[in-house]
Amino acid sequence: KESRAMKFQRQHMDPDGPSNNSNYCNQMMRRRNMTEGRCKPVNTFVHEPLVDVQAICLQGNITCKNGQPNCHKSSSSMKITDCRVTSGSKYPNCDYRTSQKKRHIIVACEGNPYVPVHFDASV
Ligand code: PAX
Repeated sequence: KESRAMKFQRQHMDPDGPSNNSNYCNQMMRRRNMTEGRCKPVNTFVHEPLVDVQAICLQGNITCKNGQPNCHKSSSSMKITDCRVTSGSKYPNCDYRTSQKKRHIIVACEGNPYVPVHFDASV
């Protein structure tokens, strides 16, 4: 079974990306299995080395959106791509808008080793 840590990597890690094209989210959301059963409405890919994203779990501890205490904000800004489903998108033809940004990211961490399992926000 896929662990929460592996699921985070599948849904949020693309260290070698992005390919610089407006179809990035349409391709990646499908390739990473986020368009099965429904179109996942919002998803962020992070274009930084995995070790740098795992290290966020040792950086500034903050409260998550759901009130849990296990969120951490990256001390540096990171290259990300936000994917947001378009208003006209109709499952099973999931259509996304692709936006590249540089932001601090907030992730929730769990376990031993203490690693990212949820993407909370970018700021
Ligand atoms: P998730 O299901 O929210 O969390 P995501 O991050 O890819 O998935 P399982 O066993 O899978 O249910 N977990 C936590 N979740 C939330 N808060 C805390 N503190 C926490 N600690 C542990 C994956 C697993 O992490 C566990 C949680 O129980 C899950 O376990 O965003 C919805 C999705 O959109 C993404 C992030 C979420 O997907 P929402 O409603 O929380 O804002 N997303 C959202 C994104 O990628 N980018 C964005 O900018 C935003 C706003």
